[in-house]
Amino acid sequence: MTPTERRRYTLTLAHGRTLELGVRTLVMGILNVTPDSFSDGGSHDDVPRAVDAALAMVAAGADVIDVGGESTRPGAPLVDESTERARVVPVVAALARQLPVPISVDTSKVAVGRAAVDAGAVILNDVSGLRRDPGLAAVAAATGVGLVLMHMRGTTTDMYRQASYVDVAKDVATELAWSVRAAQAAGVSRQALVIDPGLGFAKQAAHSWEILARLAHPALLALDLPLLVGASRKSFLQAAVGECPARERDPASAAAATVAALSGAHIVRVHDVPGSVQAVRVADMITAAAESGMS
Ligand code: PMM
Repeated sequence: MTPTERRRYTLTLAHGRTLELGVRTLVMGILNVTPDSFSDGGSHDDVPRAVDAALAMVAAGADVIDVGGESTRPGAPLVDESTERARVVPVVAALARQLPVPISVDTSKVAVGRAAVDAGAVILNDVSGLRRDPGLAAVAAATGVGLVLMHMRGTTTDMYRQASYVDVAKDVATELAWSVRAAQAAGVSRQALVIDPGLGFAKQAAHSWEILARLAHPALLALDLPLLVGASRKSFLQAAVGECPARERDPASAAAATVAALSGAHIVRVHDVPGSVQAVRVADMITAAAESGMS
């Protein structure tokens, strides 16, 4: 098989830090600090346990830890700003003191993003792609942190009603271009941006499969930005492996991460770090072998 050629980028983060993207696939470990997360809810509900979980992910090869305080499970209740901030900030502060890797915060809210950056986060991961709280871009611009712009439509309560596309990869790219323009208009440097097609968000299962199959779509490549892909434990995987609890989808998630890495993804966002690291290392070996013409 021929892997997609992966472009190289240097992602700028706050405090002069950078991440080299495209040399090998980076793994972003998910640390959900919500009581209702669909996959690991309630298991990281205090700071020391969250730190231990993050340290274990780093020991297993995670390159970034993504801390989230609002569940994006379909139909999950929206969380108010002070609750989300109270969940996220103490964990980010503790991780920033103890972790050698960059910390990202999964939020769409300005106040949470700002507080998390003050506590040491160096990447803002916005699943709404600046649609929910466009002021998040100003936080990124002012602080120099990285900014992940994910594609979705609507909110987690109504997103499936908007899951209708003509050409899903192209439509997603067009809508991501809006987010990229909004970020740049607010003063965020292109070197700080990452795009993400948002598997499972405002998408039917078939849409997520099609995006995964077409990550190297010319419209996505034309954006010329690093690509993050999150397939981990998502319900669309059940079309392949049958209905099963989220935690039992890790082998399918690892397979999806391999496909994403071979299709040009720079970062994969995952729950199972050890399994995913092995999966993307396989993809990276295939890429290296294809590039060197080894047989
Ligand atoms: N998926 C979830 C949450 N945040 N962020 C990005 N950038 N990409 C994703 O695919 C994504 C995300 C889904 O929820 P989970 O954290 O419980 O897996």
